[in-house]
Amino acid sequence: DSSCTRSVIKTLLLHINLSFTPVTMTTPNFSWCVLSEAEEQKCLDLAGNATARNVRGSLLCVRGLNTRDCMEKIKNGTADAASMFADDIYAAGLCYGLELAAGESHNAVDGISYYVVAMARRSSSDLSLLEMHERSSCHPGIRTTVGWTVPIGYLVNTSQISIGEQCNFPKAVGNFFGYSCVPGVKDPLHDPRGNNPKNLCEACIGDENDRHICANNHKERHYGEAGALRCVAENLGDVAFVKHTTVFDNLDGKNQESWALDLELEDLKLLCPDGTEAGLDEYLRCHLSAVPANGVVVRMEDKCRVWKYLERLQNAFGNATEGFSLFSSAGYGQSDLLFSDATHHLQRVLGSYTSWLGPSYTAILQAFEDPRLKYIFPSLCITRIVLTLLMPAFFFWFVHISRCELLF
Ligand SMILES: *[C@@H]1O[C@H](CO)[C@@H](O)[C@H](O)[C@H]1NC(C)=O
Ligand SMILES: *[C@@H]1O[C@H](CO)[C@@H](O)[C@H](O)[C@H]1NC(C)=O
Ligand SMILES: *[C@@H]1O[C@H](CO)[C@@H](O)[C@H](O)[C@H]1NC(C)=O
Ligand SMILES: *[C@@H]1O[C@H](CO)[C@@H](O)[C@H](O)[C@H]1NC(C)=O
Ligand SMILES: CC(=O)N[C@H]1CO[C@H](CO)[C@@H](O)[C@@H]1O
Repeated sequence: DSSCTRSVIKTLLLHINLSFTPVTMTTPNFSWCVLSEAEEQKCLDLAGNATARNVRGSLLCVRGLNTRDCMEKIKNGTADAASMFADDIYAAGLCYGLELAAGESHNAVDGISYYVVAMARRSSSDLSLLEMHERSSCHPGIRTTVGWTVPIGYLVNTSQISIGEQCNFPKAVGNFFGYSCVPGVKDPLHDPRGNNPKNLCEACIGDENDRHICANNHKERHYGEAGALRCVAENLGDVAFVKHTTVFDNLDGKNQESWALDLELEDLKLLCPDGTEAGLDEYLRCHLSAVPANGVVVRMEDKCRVWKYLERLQNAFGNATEGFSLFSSAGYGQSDLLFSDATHHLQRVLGSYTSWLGPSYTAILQAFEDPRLKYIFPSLCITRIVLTLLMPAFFFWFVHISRCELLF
């Protein structure tokens, strides 16, 4: 197609102008940034199988230390592509100027992974998402997309929470809710000064012996999406922030814990962002955000080249009934390697990364970028004010850096 042809011609001209070397038809290389030994193994198997099947291009596997390291490698050319989840796609676009070549479709229709919904007991009357002040809430975990980014982004977006001069999200959230369970909010990693509000752990219950209260793992029985649902089922919270699938994953004996066996669909309802309520199966119109599936992050100029290669790979291995299978991680000891195991196919992303993230999710992430609340750490707030006053020219540079600090 034309965009591809244009970039090929550009490359050819570049070669002719700069080096006068003849352009031979070498097989292009694609280096994928992988994060674990299991992922590296699957990548190497894919590379071997692609060569064996004469798929044009050759795949190299580069080991990255973490997602941010992969972004840096892609930016400086030591890697070409990596699969990333929604929050990281946003950071890769905003902080590294990277784009998407492709995204996963799980349902064969669109690129949405799941919906974040607010769930409450049907018996809780007078409950509105637009008036959550002093209410109690259950969150899967601190700094998770479902349990933190989306609900807090929504509350900021609807002006219920104001971060203001405090520049401290946990403090603002603690002041807002009556009591909550946000597992991990008191962990040193997320609370280096030890002053995150205690009420953010008051709807947590710990393990059978009352230990590990508010732990950022399954020892806390209100941890994770099932735990947040349990927290509402047990009447400790008014609202749980969960995926649209969470309740169905825990019903009909799929979860054998007694709270889940006692749970009935009729006992629960969804709270909608406009302040109304709806039934559990109405998540398409009643959700806080549609969270997009993973995407393949690349340099802007590589969008087309990488997509063409991915297209060849999925034609060869996307529907494999035997041999190597692109969307399965069976046999590697981990799940979701290179792509989510739930992937049906990869679809091309023609627009910018924000088009993949979609309006509701972009609005949530932008809520964290309100000029008044870009900083988590008070010291940074002060630095910003000083820098802005003294060096207006540095303002945009600094805003950019700090936004990125917030994302990591
Ligand atoms: C691709 O990678 C191989 C192995 O690292 C290297 O020998 C070859 O020159 C590379 N090809 C291109 C076109 O960069
Ligand atoms: C193809 O993939 C399988 C795993 O599905 C692996 O065992 C095999 O070694 C791969 N073949 C090549 C040539 O790399
Ligand atoms: C590219 O970035 C990676 C990750 O930060 C770094 O390890 C590597 O040395 C960089 N390479 C070049 C050529 O700058
Ligand atoms: C696999 O086959 C189905 C049905 O023929 C098709 O809809 C789907 O797009 C194929 N997937 C890939 C990755 O080619
Ligand atoms: C106050 C505010 O920022 N509201 C925004 C919340 O998000 C929606 C999109 O979902 C925007 O349209 C609003 O402007």
